[in-house]
Amino acid sequence: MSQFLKYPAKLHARNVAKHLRTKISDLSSHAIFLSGSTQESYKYSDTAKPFRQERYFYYLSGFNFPSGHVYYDISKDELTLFLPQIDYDDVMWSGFPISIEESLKKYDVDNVLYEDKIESYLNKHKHNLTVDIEQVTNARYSASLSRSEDLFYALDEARLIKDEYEIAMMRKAAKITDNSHLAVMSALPIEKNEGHIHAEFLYHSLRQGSKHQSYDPICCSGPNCGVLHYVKNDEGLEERQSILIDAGAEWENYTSDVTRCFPINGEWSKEHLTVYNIVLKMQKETMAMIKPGASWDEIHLSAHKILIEEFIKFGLFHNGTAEEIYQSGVSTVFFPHGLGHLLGMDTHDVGGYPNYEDADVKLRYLRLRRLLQKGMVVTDEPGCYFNPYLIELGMKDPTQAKFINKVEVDKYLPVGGVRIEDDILVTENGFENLTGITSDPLEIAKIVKDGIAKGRDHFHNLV
Ligand SMILES: [Mn+2]
Repeated sequence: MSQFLKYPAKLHARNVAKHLRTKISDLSSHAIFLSGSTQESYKYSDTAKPFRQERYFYYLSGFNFPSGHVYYDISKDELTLFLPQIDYDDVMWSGFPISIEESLKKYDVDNVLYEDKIESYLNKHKHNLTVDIEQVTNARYSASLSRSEDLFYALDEARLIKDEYEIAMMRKAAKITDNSHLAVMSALPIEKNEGHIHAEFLYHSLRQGSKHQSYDPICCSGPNCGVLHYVKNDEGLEERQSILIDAGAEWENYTSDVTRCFPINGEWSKEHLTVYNIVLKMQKETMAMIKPGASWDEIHLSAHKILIEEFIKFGLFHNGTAEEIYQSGVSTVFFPHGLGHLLGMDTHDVGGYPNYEDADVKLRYLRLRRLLQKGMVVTDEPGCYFNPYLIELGMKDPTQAKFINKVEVDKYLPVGGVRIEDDILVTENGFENLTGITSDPLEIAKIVKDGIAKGRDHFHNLV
């Protein structure tokens, strides 16, 4: 890892300038100025909110403390980081902040100064482009700054393609996530509530140094597995057959996003395994299509076609051909979301250009609407759900209801749903799966059963 010691901020600044040049041909009088997040407190309270760095600022700086600023002089190719002035109250409570000398060593920038020098930098060029006019107004700089849509575009296009450093961070996040999922699958003797699943995942992520999760973990059992973003995570597991956990650790502001499903007692019920194998087939076949130049729209739609064929085979759809069923949109009752999204510093990363008003309901919630390119990281996460609300909507729509075999479908309600989600790097000739935790149903059953055989005393649990 020694070659990756520094966050490649300079390389990122050049990437942004390259994409900006496609929108503004003459950048000789332009600079980029971005401000990082400040440390905020909760309303009517002096308790600090968890600090989360603003991602565009981080991309251009690698600086992960509050109240930083970064200035990129495009024509001089010069990157300057501004630290907040030292506040002696802060020193009393929190210790000394990072110094200019330490910052110069730690960050890949040309200059480090305190923020009282910002004004003089902003007067160097006629055009200071920024993303967040509110931050800028609050700072009350006399120099002119403008919120630039072209800059948003350039930042998003630059962030779309991950470099070696970023991929290394994402591999690390993925590895922590693998271990944490394995821990969850192995610890059924101490998991009697959805909250215990959640606790086990956080405990193992934190022990591996991941202080923040990429998103609030979704830990559900039984019928709750049919709720896509279930985060209540507080129901008992008795009488339930299935678990779905969608959780990913974060590493140095880079995310992972992985979903696994397993049977609570290690024995797949007939319906649970049927759904599981349908989703696994959707994932395997779509993953095999991932390569530069491939259309994510087409890959997503092929997942719908696989679900339809399998539903006909198992009698869940009837009264129509695969083509008629596909055209009706009824598969969205059971697979309502997109096949996957870009992944990076944000879990739903920038640059996907979704169209939430697409006339084709199958494409409406697809968060990535472009051709795949080498260096993109995407999730491949097909799902199949038996959500009573969505099924009721389908049954009310005469163009869809005739294809749903309600008697058969109702047998699957206790399963709730299955989603299998891996993180995939698009490579020169295909893809690399960054997720290592098994999705094989036999291996999963064995892991769960081996954990159960160890018994409650095997695990670290005071309560
Ligand atoms: Mn996801």
